[in-house]
Amino acid sequence: MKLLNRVNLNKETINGTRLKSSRIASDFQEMYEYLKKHQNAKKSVLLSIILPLYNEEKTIRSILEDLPRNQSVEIIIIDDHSSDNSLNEIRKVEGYDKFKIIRHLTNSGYGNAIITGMQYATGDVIVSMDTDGQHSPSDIFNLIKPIFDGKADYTIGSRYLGSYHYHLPISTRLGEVLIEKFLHFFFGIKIMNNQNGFRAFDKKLIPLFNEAKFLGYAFCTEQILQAKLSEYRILECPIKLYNREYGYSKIILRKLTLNIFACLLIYYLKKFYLNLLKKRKTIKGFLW
Ligand SMILES: Nc1nc2c(ncn2[C@@H]2O[C@H](COP(=O)(O)OP(=O)(O)OP(=O)(O)O)[C@@H](O)[C@H]2O)c(=O)[nH]1
Ligand SMILES: [Mg+2]
Repeated sequence: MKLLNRVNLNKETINGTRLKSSRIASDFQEMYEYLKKHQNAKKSVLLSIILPLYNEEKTIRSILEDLPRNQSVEIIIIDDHSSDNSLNEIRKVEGYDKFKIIRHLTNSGYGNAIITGMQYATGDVIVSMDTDGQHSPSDIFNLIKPIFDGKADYTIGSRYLGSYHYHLPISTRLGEVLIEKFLHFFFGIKIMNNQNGFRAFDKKLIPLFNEAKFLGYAFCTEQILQAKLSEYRILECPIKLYNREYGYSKIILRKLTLNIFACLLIYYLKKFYLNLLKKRKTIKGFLW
């Protein structure tokens, strides 16, 4: 286990209902066969799964037990200085020594955890997934396939394209719709489930996401804007979303709203500036 202070260095329940999707190795057989076709002699790890973790002692173990385990898949857990029993729960999982476990010295946010995870990822495609039991490992294949098939660079899980067994707070839905409209109107992006943390991206996007300024939950919005401004292909893919049955949401709504709007403003100005540069180049090219 690595202890790390990123500040200095630069998410089915445990009860029966949650176990309705994936479970057994054979559920991933199709994905394993598919990954085999992308394997080459030099490289064995094709898929890196990054798991941001903060005080999820009731769910982390069952999530790890549900994940695909195969030589082409690596699992990276970023414990953001949990104060509960999460780390001990990880140690109860069979073969836990194969996980890459990194512990931040201080709690430094959801986005920062993903950024740390990217530094340890060796796969061609990277998946980020919550550890609170709201996401199902059986949807990983939906997210990574368009990337391996060369149809997208960045995929975002959407409960609206899939299904949800989730009592969505009205404030969350309103916020989501508002951000959806902003993204559409100011950036030409159409993503309904825009705050969902179940995502996948090609490793070529790592340097771009490393530059992120918003290290909490606004990182989800920033990633979309970064990818769009760099002209990467973004695709929403169906996933299932479940209720959080244990623990608590770490979101502080007021703080998140402020950060998201600051993020939208900064990237709108950036877009404006980039367009200006493009226009100047075109005029220069026309005159000379
Ligand atoms: N590493 C790290 N992970 C975090 C932090 N805060 C939350 N997480 C993880 O991020 C995931 C999502 O956290 P939640 O608070 O449930 O946020 P959410 O699922 O987007 O929002 P809800 O719909 O309200 O549950 C979970 O796996 C958390 O353990 C943090 O500060 N650091
Ligand atoms: Mg959650």
